[in-house]
Amino acid sequence: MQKTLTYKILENHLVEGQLAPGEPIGIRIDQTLTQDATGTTAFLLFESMGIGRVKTDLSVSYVDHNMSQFGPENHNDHLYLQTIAARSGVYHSRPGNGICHQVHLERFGRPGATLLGSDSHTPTGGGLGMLAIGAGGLDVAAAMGGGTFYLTCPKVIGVELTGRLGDWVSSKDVILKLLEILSTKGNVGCVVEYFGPGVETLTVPQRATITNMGAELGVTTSLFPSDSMTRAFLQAQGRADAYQPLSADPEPDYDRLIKINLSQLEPMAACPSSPDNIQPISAIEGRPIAQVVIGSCTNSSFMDLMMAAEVLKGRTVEAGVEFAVAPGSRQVLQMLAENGMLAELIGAGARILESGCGPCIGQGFSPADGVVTLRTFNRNFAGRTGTQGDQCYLVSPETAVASAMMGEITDPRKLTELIGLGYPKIKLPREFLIDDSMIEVPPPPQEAGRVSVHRGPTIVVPESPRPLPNELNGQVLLKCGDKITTDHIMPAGSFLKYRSNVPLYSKYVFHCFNEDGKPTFAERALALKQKGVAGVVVGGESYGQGSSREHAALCPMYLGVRAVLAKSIERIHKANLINFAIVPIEFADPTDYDRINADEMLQIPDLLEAIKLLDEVRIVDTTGGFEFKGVLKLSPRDRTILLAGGLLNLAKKANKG
Ligand code: MIC
Ligand code: SF4
Repeated sequence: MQKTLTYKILENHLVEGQLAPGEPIGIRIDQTLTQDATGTTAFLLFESMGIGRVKTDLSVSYVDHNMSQFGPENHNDHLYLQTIAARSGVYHSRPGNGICHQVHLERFGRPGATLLGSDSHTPTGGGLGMLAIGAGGLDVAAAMGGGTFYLTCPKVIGVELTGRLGDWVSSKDVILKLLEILSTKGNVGCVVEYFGPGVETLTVPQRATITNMGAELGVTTSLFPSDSMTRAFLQAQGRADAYQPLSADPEPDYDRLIKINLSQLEPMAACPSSPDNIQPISAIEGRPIAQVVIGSCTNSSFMDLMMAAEVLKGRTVEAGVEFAVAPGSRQVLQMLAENGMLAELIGAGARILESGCGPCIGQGFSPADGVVTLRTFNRNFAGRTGTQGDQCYLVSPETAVASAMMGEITDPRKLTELIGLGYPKIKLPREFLIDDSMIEVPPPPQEAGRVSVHRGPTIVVPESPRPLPNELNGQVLLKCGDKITTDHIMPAGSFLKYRSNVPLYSKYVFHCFNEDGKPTFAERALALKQKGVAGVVVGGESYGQGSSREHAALCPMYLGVRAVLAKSIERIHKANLINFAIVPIEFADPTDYDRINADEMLQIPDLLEAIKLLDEVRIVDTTGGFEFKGVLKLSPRDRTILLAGGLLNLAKKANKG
């Protein structure tokens, strides 16, 4: 049988189950990645599991999200992460060293390996031919302890690339095109695998832009082969030994085939406020803009920033435009500083931000009311910039820099005509600047035991869920529509600093749905919890899309939410719900969604019985006086976790037993 690359890597790591699409499987994880916004909780849970020292080939803890440091919370987290990493045998990438995905690609990624990361953009590693999957922190904590990672064996979507990108057209436009074709919905349980002659025209950083934003498709991961481009990148990073060639068999059986001719692509944008609201730049050009940011784990590589600096050399951005650049890593920033191109960016009026997530996760640089902001990021969910009603367009660095100069959305291909500038095509450097001094290597086990872990007072150990009742009596706390993202459920921005304090952070669950003068979601939920009534959330399609943040399950759990009833639920969020003993239920008949109203009482008479054995559950709307069916799409392991009252309780039992 002709195999896809995805299945070859899965086969090498298979621990449990059969490799057939839709089957539950368990795989061995070689590497893990955590970042500070999810990692603090992940390490607290890791400690609660009583694991001690990591058992992976490599685990790295990054600090890149929470770096604004207003108040002591962020720094408390940094010190905790630094000391717990040393104690647990984990590498620690200090704040300022760069965004986890960019640094991991540069310094640690290995073709053919598996990587599990507590961040939804972990698939960035797919640009290097590794099977890199995003998951909740608790799953990553379990994998750090050597635990198997469980997933649904994926279908594989083959994307055949032919041709070659034209001048001023970017790999960002490839993924925007794919988002136009596949949208953000309906791709759960798939892996996107790239192949074809166009692949060899793309460098690893270009491939990584594509696999990174592939997360927005809602797929398990995205994957490129490992070839001479991969070798060139690893060699330039001084890591030639990590290279191995990898590809699919010549004629693998893809579940779906999509063809993209790179030569025919044009610059595109994801318009407000969804990454799949795609338009060609030619359809939106001329719109005045007030802000441009080049950065994030999608587009802040050395080559992206060199291109921008070459365009801006000796020029300035338009006076009405605030322009910021956040280099993806310290390596990128240092190289630009050494070759003088940082001076060109500064000279052009760029505000140089730290190497970190920054504005991408609402840590500053929020746009003014009503203005257009252009960003090279991967997500433009409403309000994510920190401004309600924001107008955020996601574009390539080429479109961003052209627009910053012109003061309006500009097709970068017009720069040649407008200012007589040819496309500055940047080659992959032969050698990157290698300085790992901000990556701390963990001490050997005998010394690690002597490290004292710093626990600031703002760090609170999260509580474990209570067991589920056999008869669930609950009230609909909220009925929300389609495409509810984890940003809706658990906002980041200025609340991000409360990540390591669940009781405090929980106050902001569904913050965007709270109305002035009325009790908040959290207040209503806690009042119910005190009365012994469960909270239920009702959602539409693609509930929980976006990030891997397990706080979108952990905090509702703390508030007493025990079930989510939706038309469909996204992969990572569903796993997080199960890990925190919240039952994910899909409507058997989606029209039942219309019959339920907020505040109504729901009863699930035989919940535990159904979780044990069945694929359906009977739900009674006691207020509306009708009954309907819910679907339980659960693997045997999901059932075990729910019956144990969540993954932490299961792990604790296993460790005792
Ligand atoms: C994001 O891009 O939304 C984040 C912030 O990186 C999240 C993780 C988090 O919420 O901490 C993600 O993508 O998983
Ligand atoms: Fe950070 Fe943004 Fe990337 Fe998330 S998407 S890891 S917030 S840069």
